[in-house]
This record gives sequence, structure tokens and C-alpha cells, in this order.
Amino acid sequence: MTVLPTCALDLPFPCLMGVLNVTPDSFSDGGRFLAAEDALAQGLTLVREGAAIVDIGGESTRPGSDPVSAEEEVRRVVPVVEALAGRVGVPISVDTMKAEVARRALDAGASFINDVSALRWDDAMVDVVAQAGCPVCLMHMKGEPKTMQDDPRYGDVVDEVLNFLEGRMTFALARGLREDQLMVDPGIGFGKTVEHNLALLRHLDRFTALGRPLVLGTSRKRFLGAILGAEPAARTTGTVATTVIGLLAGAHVLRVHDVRPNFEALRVTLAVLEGAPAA
Ligand code: HH2
Repeated sequence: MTVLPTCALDLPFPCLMGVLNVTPDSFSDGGRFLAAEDALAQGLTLVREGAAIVDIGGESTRPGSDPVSAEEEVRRVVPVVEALAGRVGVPISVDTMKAEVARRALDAGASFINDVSALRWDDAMVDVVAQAGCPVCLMHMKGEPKTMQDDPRYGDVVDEVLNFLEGRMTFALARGLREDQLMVDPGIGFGKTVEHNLALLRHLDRFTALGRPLVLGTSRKRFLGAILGAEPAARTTGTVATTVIGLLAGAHVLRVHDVRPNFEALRVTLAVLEGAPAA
């Protein structure tokens, strides 16, 4: 039997993190949920379809994107966290690199922080998370969004991403976080070529061996477009394939835009592995 790492939040294994971007410019859903009522409706849909977490983001980190101010990010994110926190029974995470946004979102009802900079962008972030005692996802990114896809190079991508995540875990623990607050993520698409992403997906078991819940975000990403020759909206089936690969390697949290097909894929995979529960 697999022994799961303990987590400050009781998350089912495996589970889906539904993506809710309240930005004008996210790579696949930018501009769709900018109005508060559209964001709330989408959040409810994600949960109804099977998301165990809703991940709200107010700043796109797609390749080439420009940063937004903390003030603007708070303006986009906090009202949606407030509205959803009272309406859904699942935890809300906030996808932010900024301490001020994290603090305000936690006050508004968010339960954990998804920091794609792994506590590097904003020096004050580690203290916000330490004080809240909440989980934080530490993600690998090479460079920063504006330039990260300009010819990224690695010796051995798997070793380098693993070393980075170990280093960030050591940093977080030294700054007072508990081990059960930490989740890790190899950062698919963040400063990586198609081949780098595929190598990471091929070796996900080495990341679960870090002993912390593994988060995987492949949804609609460019490497799927490169394989399939498809635009973001037509990358759902490709995403589902990676969700199954992730589950088989022990990934705990799968971050996706299209919850229903990924949820069905998880159910069928689990039924094969463990026997089918009645529908
Ligand atoms: N990917 C994106 C954003 N946040 N967080 C984690 N932990 N892992 C990921 O792979 C990840 C993430 C990028 O996807 P999306 O939010 O859809 O796009 P954008 O950054 O353009 O808003």
C-alpha cells in the first residue's frame, strides 16, 4: 500500500485542482471570467464537475506575459475568493507570487497558496505562509515568465528540477514552515522545451519520491499543441492522457481547466487499479 505524505489540508488522493483565471490575458481562458458573476459561475461549475480545489489566479504567467501590480491582482482575485468561499465546500487556493495578494486572499477565505516562483519572487511571502500555517505549492520555473521560453537549457532537466525543489523545501523549512505545509510541482512549461516537459513527465516517480504531495499542471499547455498540432481549446484529450500518466506515477493534485473529462479519466483509472465503486 502506498503511504501518502501528510498534508496540512486533508485532500483526497488523487484530486483535481480546477483552474479559474480572472485575468484578461491567460493563455487559454483569458478574459472569459473577468466579470465577478462569470467567475463565480465557473467556480461552481468546476466543483460540480469534480474539482476538490479551486485555484484562482489574477496574473497570467504564460510565456511572454508582463507582471501586474499587487493592487490590481487583489482587485481581481479577492472578491472572487470571498464570493466562492461562502458557496463551495472545497478549499480555494490562490495562484500568486505576491505576499500582499496571498495575505488578502487568505483573509478572504482562501486555504492555500500556489506560488509558481516557489517563494522567490517576493521575500515577504514565506512569512505570510508561515504565519497562516497553510499549505504552499513550490513550483519550479527557470527564469521568469517574460523570457523563460527564450532557449531554456539544462544538463539533466530531471536532476536540475529535483535539486531546485529540494533546495526550496530546505529554504521553507529553515524559515519556519512545517513539512506538512509543502507541496511540490515540476512546473511543466515554465522555462522548458517540449523535450524537457516530456522528460519530466516520464520521470514523475522521482518527484513523488521527494515525500511531499506532487502537483502537476499540464492542462492545455503548449507541448500538447506541439504534439497534436492543436489550439489550446482542442488540447483536452491530450491533457487527459497526462492526468492518467500523473496518477499512475503517484501525483496527488492534477491542475486542469476541463474538470469533467479529467475526473472521469481518474475514476476509470482508479477503478482498474482498485476495483470499481458503484456510480
Ligand atoms: N501553470 C500555470 C499557472 N499556475 N501553478 C502550478 N502549481 N502548476 C502549473 O503548472 C501552473 C500553475 C499556467 O496555466 P494557466 O493558469 O492556465 O495560464 P496563465 O498563467 O496564462 O494564467
